[in-house]
Amino acid sequence: MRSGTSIRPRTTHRIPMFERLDPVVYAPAGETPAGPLSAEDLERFERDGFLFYEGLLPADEVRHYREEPTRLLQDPSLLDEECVLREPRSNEVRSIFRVHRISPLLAALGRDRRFVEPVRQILGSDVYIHQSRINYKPGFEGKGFNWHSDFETWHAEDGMPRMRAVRCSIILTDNNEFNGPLMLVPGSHRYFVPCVGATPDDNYKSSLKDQQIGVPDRESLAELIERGGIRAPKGPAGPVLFFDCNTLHGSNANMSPFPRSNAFFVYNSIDNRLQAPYAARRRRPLFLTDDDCRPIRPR
Ligand code: 6CS
Ligand code: FE
Repeated sequence: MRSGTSIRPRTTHRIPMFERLDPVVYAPAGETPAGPLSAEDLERFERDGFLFYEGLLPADEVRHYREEPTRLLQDPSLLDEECVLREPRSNEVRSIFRVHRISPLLAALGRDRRFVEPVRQILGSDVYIHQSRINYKPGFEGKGFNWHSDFETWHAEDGMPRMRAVRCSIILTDNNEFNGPLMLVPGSHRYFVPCVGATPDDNYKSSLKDQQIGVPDRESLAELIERGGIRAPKGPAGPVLFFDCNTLHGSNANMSPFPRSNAFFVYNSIDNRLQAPYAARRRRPLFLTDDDCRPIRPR
């Protein structure tokens, strides 16, 4: 447990949110960093905290990746592993973690320059994979995710020092208003909301199914949503969503028969390696926080 950091997670009483201390796009003042994203893409990412990118992966490639979750779930050696998480009230798979280590196909995708180069452009440094995962949200059974900032958890429970990480999600199934699409709060990445409540030991065992600690208070949420609104990108499978580690997001349960799955990689700057957790006794296990911090060489 550490104190004295300028970012204060998991407080004993409510303290007001404050403005982000770190850049969103890391570049020398006045310069547009070189890379595949245009100046408008970067401006949008900086303003909203996310970028919905269509056409990055061709449709036949997306179809190929879409088969991978099903294939992984058929591998019996995997199913008892800690990295396979089930829905709270059924046996349906909710998430598989560490897919960049389990699946050669996804390992290759995680190093793909179409993802790594935009992220390097945003973060202004080399990067490594901090976490990877497939979320399934099965039809009828898939439960939602409470509003949260990923960074809040990674800072408090994993010891990620600064906001210098980007998540890259591949939308593997169609998203519609019925299957619990991801909702994002544009502009929320510019604020840090200290969350009330101490971190219990092994919090991840419950938080990955139903997060209760590290969830912003309603007053702050209402204020940020009033300012920025809520966006739920919908449409056919295929787009790639880049989003800042501190953008508030959440989703509803899936009450439709249509599954909603996505695969994602979290890239952290190699200049932002994990320290001791800021508000937990122990760092979480390796399936949630990879410790191979060597810079990815894109392929
Ligand atoms: O625990 C994690 O790393 C991620 N999962 C959840 C449910 N909340 C925080 C973060 O996004
Ligand atoms: Fe999240």
